[in-house]
Amino acid sequence: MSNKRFPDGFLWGGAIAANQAEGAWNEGGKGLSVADVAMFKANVDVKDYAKHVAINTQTITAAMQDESDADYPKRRGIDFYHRYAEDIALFGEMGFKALRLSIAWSRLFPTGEEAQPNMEGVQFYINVFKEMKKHNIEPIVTLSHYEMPLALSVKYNGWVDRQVIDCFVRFSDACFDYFKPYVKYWLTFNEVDSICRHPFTTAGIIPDKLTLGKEKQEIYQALHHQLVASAMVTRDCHEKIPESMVGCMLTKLTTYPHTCHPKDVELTLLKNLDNYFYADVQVFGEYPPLTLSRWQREGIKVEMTQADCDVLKAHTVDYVTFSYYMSMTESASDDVERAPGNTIIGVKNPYLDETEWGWQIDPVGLKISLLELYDRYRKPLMVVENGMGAKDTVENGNIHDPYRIKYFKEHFEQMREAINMGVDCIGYTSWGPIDIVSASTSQMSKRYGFIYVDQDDFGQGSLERMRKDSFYWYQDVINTNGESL
Ligand code: BGP
Repeated sequence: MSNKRFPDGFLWGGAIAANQAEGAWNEGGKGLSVADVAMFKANVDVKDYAKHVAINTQTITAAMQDESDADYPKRRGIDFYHRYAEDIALFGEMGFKALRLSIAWSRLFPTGEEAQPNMEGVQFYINVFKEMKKHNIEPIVTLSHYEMPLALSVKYNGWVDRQVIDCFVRFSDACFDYFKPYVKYWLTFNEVDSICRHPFTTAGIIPDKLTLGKEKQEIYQALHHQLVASAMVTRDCHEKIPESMVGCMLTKLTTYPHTCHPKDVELTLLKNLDNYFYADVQVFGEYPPLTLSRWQREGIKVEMTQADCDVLKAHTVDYVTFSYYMSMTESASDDVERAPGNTIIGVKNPYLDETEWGWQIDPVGLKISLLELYDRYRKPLMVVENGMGAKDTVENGNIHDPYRIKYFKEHFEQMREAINMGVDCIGYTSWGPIDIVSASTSQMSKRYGFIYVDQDDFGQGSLERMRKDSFYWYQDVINTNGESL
């Protein structure tokens, strides 16, 4: 293709989340979040995400009584709270145009129910945005990224209770009011489709508190509350910050049929539709008929008022963002080898390599994902998470990570092809541009960064930051807007 290039002004950058980077879990007036009770389980298979994210009333109670961060890596993160200036300077050195980050809800509203925000928390983020401005780095802010106030989970069982909508709208309005001078790009719920896979991290739902036999119904009711809240804050953001862009964020779990057997194809279609429907509501302003009829067949009754439906319809998103790490296949046969993915289990694709965590590496899948999403939604897209976790090693002060460079190079080439085929993709933020705590396993050893952080799974280390070989490679990609690929 003649003009094989990225558009001028393409937002190259990286993405982090407060609960995986900040640390300072009990500083600056912050309240406990659901991430602060996520325990690192050293002897659990890293491919068994369900065991890693498992939580119950008993483990939460024990965590609330534990004042240390020894077993809870997300309490310490990588100390971004105190080191943000140094880290942002490193992102600036790479030439970042954008940095995706989240606002820790419990840093502004410690219990989630305060009438006014904790100003120490507000000030922290203003300082971060000011530092980013010094380096001309555009913030892309996620309002909810797996870190809601634990108090809302314990008191209401999280988003199951409609009252949490008002708490979230009050938190979001405070963000719009205080961060309006610095932030134009907003995302409401990280991986809005993940509520069924890990209801606690996504929506503060404690599984043993759900009503026996009504678990799925209550989880989908919680989802509905999140989608209504998302539309409400989209409305408020547009009113308060007229030039703002509000996006949804989907885990793009790209799935192929394991064979061309029609049953495999049918199952795969249903799995992909079940992935899309969450974003469909935020883009089209209504639930897909196939989702509603599925719920009816399964006896799932989600309470929706007319006001809910009106706000969903009136306040849809301006752009669509997504995470993409891997693809998988689906099969109607039981006689297949299963493979882990991003908080999901699929069927192994024999044509693909995999990371040490078993995630199947599929650069073409990124192009497919971009084409599918753009054709479905016809809105600007942004890839806001992509990357590979790997066990990097330091040799004489260097970190050679050719495998990471290969992963990104191949994914960027496919992204460029999709753009040249007509996809309106406005930006790309790699996941974890600096090593941070893993969301699913709470490991530090699952490293994603272009910047190495000297800290192990148990919190040992100097926290020193070190540039990996990929740091300089990505710096070149950004500075040449992809011409160096
Ligand atoms: C996504 C989350 C991110 C990030 C990523 C990588 O689901 O939105 O927070 O963590 O997955 O997953 P992990 O950290 O488990 O390797």
